[in-house]
Amino acid sequence: MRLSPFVLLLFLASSKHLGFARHVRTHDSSFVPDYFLRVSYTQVAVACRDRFSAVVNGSTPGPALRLQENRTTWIRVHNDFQNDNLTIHWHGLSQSVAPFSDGTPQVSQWPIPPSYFFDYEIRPQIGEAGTYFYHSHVDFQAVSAAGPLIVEEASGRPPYQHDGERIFFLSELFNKMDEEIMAGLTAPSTEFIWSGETEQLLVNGNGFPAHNNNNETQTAAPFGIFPNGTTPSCHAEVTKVRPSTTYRFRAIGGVGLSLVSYMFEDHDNLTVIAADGSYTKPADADGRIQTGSGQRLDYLFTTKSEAELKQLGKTNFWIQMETRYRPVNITSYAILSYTDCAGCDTNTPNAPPSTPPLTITNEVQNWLEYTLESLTPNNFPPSSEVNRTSASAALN
Ligand SMILES: [Cu+2]
Repeated sequence: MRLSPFVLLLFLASSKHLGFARHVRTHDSSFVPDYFLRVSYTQVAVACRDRFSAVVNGSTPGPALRLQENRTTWIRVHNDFQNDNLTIHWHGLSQSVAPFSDGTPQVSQWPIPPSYFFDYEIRPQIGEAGTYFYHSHVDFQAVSAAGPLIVEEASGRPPYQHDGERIFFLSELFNKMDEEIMAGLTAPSTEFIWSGETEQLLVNGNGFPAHNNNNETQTAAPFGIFPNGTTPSCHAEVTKVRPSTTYRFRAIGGVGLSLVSYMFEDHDNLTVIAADGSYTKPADADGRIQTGSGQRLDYLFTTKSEAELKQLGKTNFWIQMETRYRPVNITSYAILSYTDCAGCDTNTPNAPPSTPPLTITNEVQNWLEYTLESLTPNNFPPSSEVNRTSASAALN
């Protein structure tokens, strides 16, 4: 569309009046952003499968980005796809300073075409310190083109003390290519084809061999085996911890379909301290964490002492994860493995247990929904004071 001189003049006059013109920035070749993300499609070995996936800087999930409250971070996103558009959305951030950097295609920006880049301007506000993630906002790319995003306090002093941090980024493996899934999901209703169920839960991109929920025939690459006929190797995520140490787990639900409920073998002291980027009063999680699509939970986790480990007679523990509300709920595993202790067993299991070591309740409601409270007073009424009245009306 070409603007008429009159409309253009009107636009310039009004935008100047509103102060828009002051925010126009042009980055010349001398500009150096804080982060570079290059997003491309490639064959990746995941859960002993080979999948043609959208990756960030060559991996899924992509690198963890660390931002700070009240500081502008520039992130240059390159679209290295052959044919597909791209935007990156910063999931959970309000983007009140630079809404045009929200990454929602055709809402806050035109998508980035292949071979082009876009510089995202991100300035989290005071009070936004917490755990977030980024993901593509085009088609089905987000299933793999995603990564952790952490906002640190401008003060450098988080309200809860801890000795270390562990990122627990949950994602899913689907046994179809993004293109095929999108074609099925967006087809006219009579030709609609379901994506199929997720075949493995991945933690930081790792997981044991995928289940075969869809009873699909294992075809040649890109769905099944590597082109040379070998099966790619795979392993569960190994979360390494030291004895007598308090960690802040940053759990990110980078999943599309799965509500995931999980527990740690022999460890039930989990205290939730933040939900979806907001600090909460400490809440005992009753030994179980659940994360749905897009949710983030931060919890404190204090490890066993060496004496306790000696008593238990082991230093590797299963983290058992199960999906809920799916036609076929799958069980997946990661491993909590102690290091830096006398008798620490550095040989972690290379196959899942023959029977699940933990029993995880099917119940997923009434977990912490009515327990979590904002750490800073927000004048919201407690659940005991909330009355809900629902009414329905029928018109003929
Ligand atoms: Cu999102």
